[in-house]
Amino acid sequence: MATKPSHNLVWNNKAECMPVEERRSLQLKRLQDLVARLSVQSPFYRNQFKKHGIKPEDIKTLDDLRRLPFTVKDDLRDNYPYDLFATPVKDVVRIHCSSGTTGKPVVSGYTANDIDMWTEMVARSLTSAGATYRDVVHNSYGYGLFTGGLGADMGARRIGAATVPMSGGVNNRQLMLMEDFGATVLTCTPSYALVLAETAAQMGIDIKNRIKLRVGVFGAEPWTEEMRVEIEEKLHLEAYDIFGMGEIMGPGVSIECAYHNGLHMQDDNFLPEIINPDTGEPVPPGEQGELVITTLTKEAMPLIRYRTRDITRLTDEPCPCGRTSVRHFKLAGRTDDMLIIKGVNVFPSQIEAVLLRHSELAPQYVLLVERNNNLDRLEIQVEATEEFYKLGEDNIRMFSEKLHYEMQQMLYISSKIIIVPPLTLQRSEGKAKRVIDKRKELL
Ligand code: DLL
Repeated sequence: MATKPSHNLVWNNKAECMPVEERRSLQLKRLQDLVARLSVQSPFYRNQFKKHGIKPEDIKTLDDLRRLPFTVKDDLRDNYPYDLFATPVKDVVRIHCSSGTTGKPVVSGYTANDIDMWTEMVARSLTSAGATYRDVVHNSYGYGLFTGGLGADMGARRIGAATVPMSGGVNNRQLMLMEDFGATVLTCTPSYALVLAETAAQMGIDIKNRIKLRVGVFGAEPWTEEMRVEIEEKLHLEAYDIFGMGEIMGPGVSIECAYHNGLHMQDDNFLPEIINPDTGEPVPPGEQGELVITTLTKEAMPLIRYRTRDITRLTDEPCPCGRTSVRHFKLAGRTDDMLIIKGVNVFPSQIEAVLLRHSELAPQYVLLVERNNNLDRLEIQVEATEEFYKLGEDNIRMFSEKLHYEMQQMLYISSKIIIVPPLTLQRSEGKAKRVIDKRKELL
C-alpha cells in the first residue's frame, strides 16, 4: 500500500470535491425528487409508500430517509423482469442481469441518462486510481450480462484511454497481449489478477521487465489487505479496490483514491447507510453493519434503501485527496457469506487474512463446510507453494499444526487444515468460488 500517494488526479472536481454542506443539500433535493417521481411513475414504490403512509412532502431532511421502507433482493425477483422499472421499456437502452445459473436472474435496466451517469462514475473511478487518456487498459472483467466488462469499458472510453476488451480466460494470450500492447492498467477480479500472475510465472515471463502494468482496478469479490500485498508484489502495480453491484449500477459505486484509506462512495448519486442486519436499525456512526444504498439519480430502476447484504462501516473523516464523499472500508464479507460453524460466526475473509500471511502458501484456498451427526466441520484446503512443497511431508505436517493453532486463535473454532500440492485447486476467470457449504444440500 502506498504510504505517499502516487498521484492526486480527480476527474470531476466540482462534483467530487464540493463542500460537504452543498453535497448534503444536493442529496436532499435529489431524494425529494426521487420520492416524488416514484410516487407517480413506479407502481411498486407507489404501493410501498401507500402501505407505509409516506407522501413526498414528508421528506424534509436527509434523516427522513429512514422513514422509507427497505427494498430487498426478493422484491427484485418477485417483480421479474420489468415491474420495478420506473420508466417504460421503450425508454430503456440496456438491460443487465445476474449470471446465476438457477432460477430467474435479478434484472437491472438503464435509460440513456443512466448509462451516461454510470460511465461518468467509472471515469471518476479510473481517474481516482490514476488512469488517464495515456493509458492502455487491459480489461479482463467479463463482457456480457455481468456489468464488470462493459462498465469498465465505458469509463475507460470516457477518459480517453485505449481499451483492450479481453474478458477473462485464455491466460497465456492475455499475457502476450498485455506485453505486446503495452498495457498499463489492468481491470479484473483480484482472484483473476493472481491467476494471471501465476500463469506468467509458469510461462517464465519476467513481469517486472516485460509487462508495463502500473495500476490495477480490482473488485467484484471480497479481497483482503493481505491479498492486495500479494497482487502488488507479483504484478508490480498499485492495486485499487473498486466496488459496485448490478442492482445498483455496476462497478464504480465506490473506489479508493491514492491514499487507500477506504472507498469513496459516489454519494451524490448513491446514498449509503449502515444498519444492523438483524434489527434493520441504524448502527452508531462508524460501526460495522449492512450497507444499504438509495440510488438518487437513476431513472429506469431506482432503488430505495436497497439492502446490499455487504458488511462494512462508514467514515466521514476528511480525506487528504480533497474528495468530500463518505467512505466505506474494505468489505468484511456479505451477510449471506457469513458461515455459522458450531454456532460461531466465521467470515471467509478472516481465514484468507491468516492464510495469506504465510509465504509457504499460495493464495489459493477452498473452504469446505460439512455436517455429520449434527456436528459442523470446517476443512480449509490451501495450496503450498512449489518451494515449500518440495520440503516434504514432515515440514508440511509441522506447518499445518502451526496454521491450525493460528486459525483457532482467529476463529475460536477448530478446523481441519489440508495443504494440497501446488496448482491443484480450481482457478476462476471471474469471481472465485471459495466456499462449498455442503450443509446447504441437506436443507
Ligand atoms: O460485481 C459489479 C462490479 C464489477 C464491481 C467489477 C466491481 C468491479 P455483482 O455481480 O452484482 O456486481 O456483484 C455484486 O459483489 O454486493 C459484493 O458482495 C461483491 N463485490 C463487488 N465489488 C466488491 C469489492 C459486481 N470491491 C457483489 N469488494 C457485491 C468486495 C465486492 N466485494
